[in-house]
Amino acid sequence: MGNISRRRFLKTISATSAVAASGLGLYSTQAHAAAEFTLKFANNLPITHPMNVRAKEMAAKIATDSKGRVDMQVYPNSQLGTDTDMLSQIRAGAIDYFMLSPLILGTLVADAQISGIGFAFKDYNQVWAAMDGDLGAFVRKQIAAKSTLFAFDKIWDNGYRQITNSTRPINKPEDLKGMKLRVPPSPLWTSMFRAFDAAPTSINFAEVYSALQTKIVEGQENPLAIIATAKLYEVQKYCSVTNHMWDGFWCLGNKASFEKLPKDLQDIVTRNVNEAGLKQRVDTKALNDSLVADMKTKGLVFNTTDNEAFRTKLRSAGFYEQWHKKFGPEAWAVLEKYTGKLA
Ligand code: X2X
Repeated sequence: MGNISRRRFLKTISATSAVAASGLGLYSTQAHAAAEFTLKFANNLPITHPMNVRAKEMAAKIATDSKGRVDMQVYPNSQLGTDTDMLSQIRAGAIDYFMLSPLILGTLVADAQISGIGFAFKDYNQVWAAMDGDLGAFVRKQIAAKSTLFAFDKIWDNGYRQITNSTRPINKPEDLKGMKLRVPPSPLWTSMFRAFDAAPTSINFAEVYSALQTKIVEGQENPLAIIATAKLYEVQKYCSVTNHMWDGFWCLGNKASFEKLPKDLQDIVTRNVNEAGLKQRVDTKALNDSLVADMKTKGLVFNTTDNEAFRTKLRSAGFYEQWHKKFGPEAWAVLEKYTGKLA
């Protein structure tokens, strides 16, 4: 391309994009006109889950509190990729904030998984005491020390996890033998279901519905709020209430992106993320507690189980001993400070 035609070409292109941009309409121009910082907040959950309901409210509040200087854009439902993709993106700074299970974060910061030990927390009093106390502080310190990320103080809730599948009710640990189960990508998850003699496969949440539908796996495990909002009941028959693990979502931030914000905006973001997290905890627990009847009407067959039988199986498979060794005596002591002796 000669110089002149090249210049003309560039001129045409920029004229075209100016028209295209104004053609986007008044909405986006006005909404983003004043924003100095446009930030991406991403996660894997449906827009109807309490996490995203509260995230959208939080984004609106951040816009108001910052007088339009911060535009926090919520990308739900793995729109920006699977958890594995999103974790790479936030590490590189292509995503600013990302909600991630401590166990999946374990692929990057191994110690983060400690809150996911099977049957560790007896109830939510123990969960929040630990996660808002020394155990959470220990994990956040590891995250900041070992990655380009940091975690906000208040972890959000996912809930106690239950097992669904398309073949049989899980009444006792032996019923899991050989079952093809989807687990999230995380060493601890795989280890735990191997200890139950199941056949776990790591699959990102973005692919779970189709993996169940096409019967690549028989089952999966998740809190009821996810089984409901992601409509997993459409492709599953049995739901066994095992409460085998509590799970949450750290709100992770990219350090470099956060450090670009002036102090007053950092404070606005921090305050609103933590406030939204606390509200989301209340909503998520209420939803998890209310869904059994609703999902029975959708055809899911429920059964309850005896925790102690499952715990005994993990114990005899050496699960606690193995992870105690991996995390080390100090970290384990911090966990047991809240849970009592685990094995
Ligand atoms: O992947 C899952 O199962 C989910 C949605 O619960 C997590 O993000 C850990």
